[in-house]
Amino acid sequence: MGYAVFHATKGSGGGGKLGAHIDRDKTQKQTFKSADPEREHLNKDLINNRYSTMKLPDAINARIKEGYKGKTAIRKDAVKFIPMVMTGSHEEMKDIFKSSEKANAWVKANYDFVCKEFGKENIVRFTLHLDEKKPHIHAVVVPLTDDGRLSAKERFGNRNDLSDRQTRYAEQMSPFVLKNISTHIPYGKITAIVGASGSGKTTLLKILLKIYPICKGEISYHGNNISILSPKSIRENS
Ligand SMILES: [Mn+2]
Repeated sequence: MGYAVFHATKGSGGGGKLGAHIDRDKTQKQTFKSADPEREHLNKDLINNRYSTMKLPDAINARIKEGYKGKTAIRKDAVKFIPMVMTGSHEEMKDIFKSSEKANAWVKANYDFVCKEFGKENIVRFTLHLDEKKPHIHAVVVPLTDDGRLSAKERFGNRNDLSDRQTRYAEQMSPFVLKNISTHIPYGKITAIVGASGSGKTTLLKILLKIYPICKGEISYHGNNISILSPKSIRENS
């Protein structure tokens, strides 16, 4: 089975180098040495807003200027941005990007996740890279809180928050990595589903209850294919 990858750090410096990599700044080619120039045109700016047209350090400062409601000057050593990368295991990514429908759904699931976790208005980059080894998204957010403070401590969180976020991400992305499950669940017996958090237990249940659709394969209840059963009848009888 595949897995989803979410990697976030606390940004240091102004974000110039990272911006050059994300935006494929021709004056700083050393920041994207491993990229294939033939495929560069496939990369996509997915937010396409006023921030994404500014250089990254300017976009970060513009967002802070707009959203910061504190009275005091921002400390010089404050964390002003959080860069993150989202991708998945090689096989799964290859599979997802074979179909534009799946790829769009994958991008949207990632975007929804970043919005939920960090606030839509704090996103200053959300870019898909298809010219490196594996498809991945670079997102950059400014850690402004809902009440207008700049706080990586709150937005990025501590070790526990990080682990919870990893779990939520795995959960969000599990429809894309849950594969090759084949089992028979006997009628009238209690069956336990065991797995690490984020491994797809909830997703599997939602699929069984017809809350999520399946992409491939089939599910049947007493020989009746799930497609002919109503979600209501499944929930009442299972
Ligand atoms: Mn990249």
